[in-house]
Amino acid sequence: MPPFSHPISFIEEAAPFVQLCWEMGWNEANGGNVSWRLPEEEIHGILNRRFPNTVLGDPVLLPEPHPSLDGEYFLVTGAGQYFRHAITHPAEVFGIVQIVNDGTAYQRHWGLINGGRPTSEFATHLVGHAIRKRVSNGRERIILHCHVPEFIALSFLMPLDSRELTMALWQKMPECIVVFPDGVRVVPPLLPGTVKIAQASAIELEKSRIISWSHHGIFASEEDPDKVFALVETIEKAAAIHRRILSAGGPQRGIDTALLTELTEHFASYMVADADLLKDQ
Ligand code: 2HA
Ligand code: ZN
Repeated sequence: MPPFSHPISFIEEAAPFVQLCWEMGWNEANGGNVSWRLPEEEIHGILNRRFPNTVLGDPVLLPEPHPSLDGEYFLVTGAGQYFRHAITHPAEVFGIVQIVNDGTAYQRHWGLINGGRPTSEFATHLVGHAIRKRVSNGRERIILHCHVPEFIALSFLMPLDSRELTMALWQKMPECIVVFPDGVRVVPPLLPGTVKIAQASAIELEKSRIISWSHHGIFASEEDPDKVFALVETIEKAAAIHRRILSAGGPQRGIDTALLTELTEHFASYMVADADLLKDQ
């Protein structure tokens, strides 16, 4: 990874991460988006120290209020921006906004220059943050949406069913059930950026950090860039193995339920949730 420095430490971390997502083939052109709920005091201090003369943007009304996010700062990718440009054009690719007015609006603090706006999926990201902040007791902070090819391919090859998809992935690599015990929850094909997909996503995000936007991509929540990258990387690897097996005529066997159960017992301390989809079998 090329060295990259930036006065805002969170941009310094986010730009190489976003660049890497492009290198992985997950975020072509303006595909995909990221939002990161930043520690309030830290980012407030950095912006005051480094950019004391910033003129704040006018508050922009959100389609849905999020009182539980009032005051939170988000680093967010801009609508139409290319992940590939993150390191060369960070102030265009990224913005830092704050949720204001009791969670009814956002206000730009930094970046999104040349008339930029947050990603078209920002409203859905905020729905995700509000839910996952509550469910994870504040641990999860970053949401990555990307167009992971092997994972998307499965939505054309398999039933659009959370249990079937999750089992297929868990059965391909022993790490899977430990890394994502909450499974992958399937959202049906819906128009991106709409209230409808936000509502359908909200139902599934109550149950898991990871959802599949069928025929479109993955939407995953974690603690920091490294962890969300590792999560998506693991899921995409398992999806690739499963797709290869399907292409070769389908599985003759998978890691069986008894071994999956043993894995959950042996590695219980690493797991962030119970493997409910295994128990419900
Ligand atoms: O272009 O990925 O889901 C951004 C997107 C929309
Ligand atoms: Zn997308």
